[in-house]
Amino acid sequence: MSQNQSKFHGLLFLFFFILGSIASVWVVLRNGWWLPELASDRETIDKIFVTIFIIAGILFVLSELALSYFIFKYAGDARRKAFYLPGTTKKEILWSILPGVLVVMILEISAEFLGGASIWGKIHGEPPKDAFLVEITGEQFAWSIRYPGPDGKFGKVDPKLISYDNPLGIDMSDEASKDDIVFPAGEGVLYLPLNHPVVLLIRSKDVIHSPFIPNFRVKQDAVPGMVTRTWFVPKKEGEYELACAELCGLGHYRMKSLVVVKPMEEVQEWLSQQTPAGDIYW
Ligand SMILES: [Cu+2]
Repeated sequence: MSQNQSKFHGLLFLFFFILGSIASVWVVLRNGWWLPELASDRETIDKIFVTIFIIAGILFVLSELALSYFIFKYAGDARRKAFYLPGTTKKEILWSILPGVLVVMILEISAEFLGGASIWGKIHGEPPKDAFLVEITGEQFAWSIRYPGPDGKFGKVDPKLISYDNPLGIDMSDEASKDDIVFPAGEGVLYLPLNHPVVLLIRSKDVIHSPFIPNFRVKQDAVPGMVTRTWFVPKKEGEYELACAELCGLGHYRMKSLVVVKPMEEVQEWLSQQTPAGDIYW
């Protein structure tokens, strides 16, 4: 390859990089591809997302420009003899440490200055005592939803009790089970109170699922054999979508439920109209 040809490749690379960047930005802006409207108290997650997005974007542009410059500057030259470049431990240590320092810096900025550490502590810490409780159980390919009823306690469940009439395996000999409000897979709505902490208890009947409510910035794996938990405060009245964020099988795409956020009185009113488990199961 001649030197001119090689230099031309450097310019071509630069041209397609600029063209590709403009085209991607245009497509994203034109289609409004951005995070859906925030409807919970998790604004910290957006702040961290945007900051990392900007830092990664700048680094991406700088490294692509450098790459194109090097292709141009060190274009092939027929008169130049190829030479052997031995590895140097010093340089290898340097270019391992530099990105390491950068990653730690980004981590530190997110954790300390943008509130990442405190929101992590909050999400994984104890939720407020008066929080609104809901349990969601994933199965291929729908969500079951259970509310604890007026006693505020969920009845015991046992996988051995799972049957056609009792899809969650609720132990009806447990007093706490009788007033539970249960929606079998795919039939429930996640009714949540506005401006009130909500605790989601998450289970799975088969494989790993992951309840994901994009508007709330809430995502937590559902792991068979254990109960996982997350909590947040819905901040905007409206209807949202609960999806599954873990590829769990062929029907994964249709694993969604409706989430409705209403003032607490309306949620209580709606709950009082539902049939308790004691009247359905035996
Ligand atoms: Cu799933």
